[in-house]
Amino acid sequence: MVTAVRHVAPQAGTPETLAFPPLFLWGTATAAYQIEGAAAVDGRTPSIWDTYCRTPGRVRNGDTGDVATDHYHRWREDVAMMADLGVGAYRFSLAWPRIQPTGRGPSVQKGLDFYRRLTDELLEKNIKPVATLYHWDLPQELEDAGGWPERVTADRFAEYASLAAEALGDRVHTWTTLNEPWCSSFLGYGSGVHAPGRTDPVAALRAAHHLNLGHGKAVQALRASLPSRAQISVTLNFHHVRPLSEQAQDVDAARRIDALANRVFTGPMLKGAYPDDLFQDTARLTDWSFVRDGDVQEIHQPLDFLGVNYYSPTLVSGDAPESSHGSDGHGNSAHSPWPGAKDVAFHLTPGPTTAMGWSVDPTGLNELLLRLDADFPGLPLMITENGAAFDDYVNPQGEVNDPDRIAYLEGHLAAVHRAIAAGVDVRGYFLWSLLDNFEWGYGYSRRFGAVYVDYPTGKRIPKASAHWYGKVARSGVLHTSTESVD
Ligand code: IFM
Repeated sequence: MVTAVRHVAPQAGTPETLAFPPLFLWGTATAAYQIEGAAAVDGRTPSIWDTYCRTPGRVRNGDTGDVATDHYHRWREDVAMMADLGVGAYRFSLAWPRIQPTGRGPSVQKGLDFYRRLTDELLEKNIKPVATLYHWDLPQELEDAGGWPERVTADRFAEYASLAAEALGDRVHTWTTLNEPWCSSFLGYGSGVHAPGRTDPVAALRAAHHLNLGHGKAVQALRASLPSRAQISVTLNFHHVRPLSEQAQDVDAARRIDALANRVFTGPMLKGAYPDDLFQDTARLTDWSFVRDGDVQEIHQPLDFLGVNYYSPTLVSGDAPESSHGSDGHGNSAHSPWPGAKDVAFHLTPGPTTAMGWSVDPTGLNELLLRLDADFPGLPLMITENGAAFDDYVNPQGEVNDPDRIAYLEGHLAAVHRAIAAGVDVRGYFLWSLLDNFEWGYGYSRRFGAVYVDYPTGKRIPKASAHWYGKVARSGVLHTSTESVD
């Protein structure tokens, strides 16, 4: 259900005042491996990312998550900072190798205690905890046993979900199974720019299916342990795909990327079937016989909302030479993350880009929300990640001024508001990220935080955007500096 939104219609060229629904959730987001550090503390064992970081040439500057922002020790200060900013929710992930180190067997009390302390403190400060079970840190032992391309990993994931729900279900009421399974499958097993760094297109498709299956099993495990008021979701990094032209080959390229990026997950999870065109497009690689009878029914579980991560739109044409796959903004590899779509070329939308080289285009977020609402009527949406990396620095006054990030956030929040005003049930927005952190293959070279982290000392400095976002979050009103573009 959508709460009425007061939209003060702008006059041409004037700033707008956009009021969000009273219960709209304003949050920030992080992930365990990107911020926690303490990689070998209290029983944690290596995940695939620890291994990947130690493989020469994989991560920029040889960076690792060993220390990261040291949130494992500085969590109290970080929660206090969120409270000072005035955000009402915090999305974080649980580290599987901290809770169930080998991916099998009983949980480790010290690992659970960390999250119990963290969530107690959040609740104490009136910040709603939103926990993600899996943000890419698969215990290395499970990868050694075959990883996500193997079915058994889905069963392991459901066991871990039960352990987490039993230990934290009394205080965490909002849960997400997977974060961005597209990255886990296609970057992890296809192009190899993410851990575990494998480059096998069939393994990537198998991984996607077993992540779907793990999601379905985990939702059932969570429902079995959590109180009935618990909210359960999954977070997908939707690719809002646009064809470069109306020519048939470009329109078909957009359809194929949409199938491989989005519908491979939303099909089974939300509609109860894999898309036929996905099977046809990949038929030369696999017959999909790893999808067993009953799997899709198991994957298709009722969800309380859908987590949406959006950064940039995806512009494609169908004319890349077979030997290349263009740059799709997901790191450089000789191997495509798009099985069966090597002839698809990726393009930048004209206009500004972020330090990731990603186009800044809030209209993509607005269109995506309208499309999701049309495709999955009645399913509430939550923006679980949105934000931008820029080359931030501390000025001689000790401040970090990041006007580009403020402009990015303003444009995207206005786009969310337009979707709500059009009737889309968007329940909240989580800025990625609370802190500068370990940006996977880019190491610490990209800063997404609203709060600057001085890595040698661990000192936190809220950037201008953090103060700006805090004001919007506290008031629930966005004052745009220019009329937002429709
Ligand atoms: O840092 C990542 C995050 O872990 C998942 N979503 C995209 C972010 C920016 O690349």
